[in-house]
Amino acid sequence: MTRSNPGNVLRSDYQKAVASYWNKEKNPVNLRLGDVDGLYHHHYGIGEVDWSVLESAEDTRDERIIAELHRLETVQAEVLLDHLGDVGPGDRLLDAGCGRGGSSIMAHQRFGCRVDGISISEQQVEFANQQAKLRGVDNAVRYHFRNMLDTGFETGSMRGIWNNESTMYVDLFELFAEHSRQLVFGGRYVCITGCYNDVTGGRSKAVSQIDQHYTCNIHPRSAYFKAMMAANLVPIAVVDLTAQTIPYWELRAKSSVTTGIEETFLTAYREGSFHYLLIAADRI
Ligand code: GPP
Ligand code: MG
Repeated sequence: MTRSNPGNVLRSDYQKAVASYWNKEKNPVNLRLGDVDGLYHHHYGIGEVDWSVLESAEDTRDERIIAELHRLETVQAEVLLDHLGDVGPGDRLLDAGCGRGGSSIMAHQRFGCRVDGISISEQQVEFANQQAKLRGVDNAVRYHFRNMLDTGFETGSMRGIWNNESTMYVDLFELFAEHSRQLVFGGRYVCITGCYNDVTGGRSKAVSQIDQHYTCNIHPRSAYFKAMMAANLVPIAVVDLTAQTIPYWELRAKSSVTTGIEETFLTAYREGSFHYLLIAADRI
């Protein structure tokens, strides 16, 4: 890969295929949920479900299920932000693989600081910038069409960096080397990811089906720690969120916005071949 040429964003046929998927993507499970309050997420939910939504009256049932799924996704982003540590208004944060930008907006609301989001989907970047403008935070929250493996941001410029379900599209050694370069000493890195279980073996059938569905390449759990150590990122917290995300998938499977991947996630999590993991690490 050619490095240090951030203008050259899409560098392989694989990256072009991924960008093309997200440029076209208009799943109601993402757009209708985002419409609830204007925070558009591209990650899943965690936490206890209010199952009473399923018993709602016919005319409000669908709307209540959508709102509940959205609430659970927002809780997930809050938990990620909880692990960023001390961040002040003068700091800078990077949302690597920002999707339509929801997590970046939340980070700005919480910390009052500048947040840059990057994506290889020009459609997502445009959408996210429009949302920031609508909220009047476009002076502080900016989205860019850039490659997370070579962002062009200055060395040591970031207090915190996160990947919210976007590490499965890239080589982790390349990714963490680039994160490490951008983080200040003592800066924090957080990811929430789906990874496969080294203990149960290689990729299970369900994990392979998830890869195929999203054109991604789910890594084993071990790969995260090897690649972090190689990049001077020292884990401070590892949280297994698997049990907390299963109810989200159970509710999603009963909703009107299914995409067909719901039962596969439930199988992968229940059989133990796949984990939903949060990892926080410090740059040393
Ligand atoms: C994004 O969520 C999903 C991914 C980036 C890929 C896979 C994630 C794993 C944890 C394996 P989304 O909100 O765009 O997906 P969906 O349309 O299914 O809600
Ligand atoms: Mg989604």
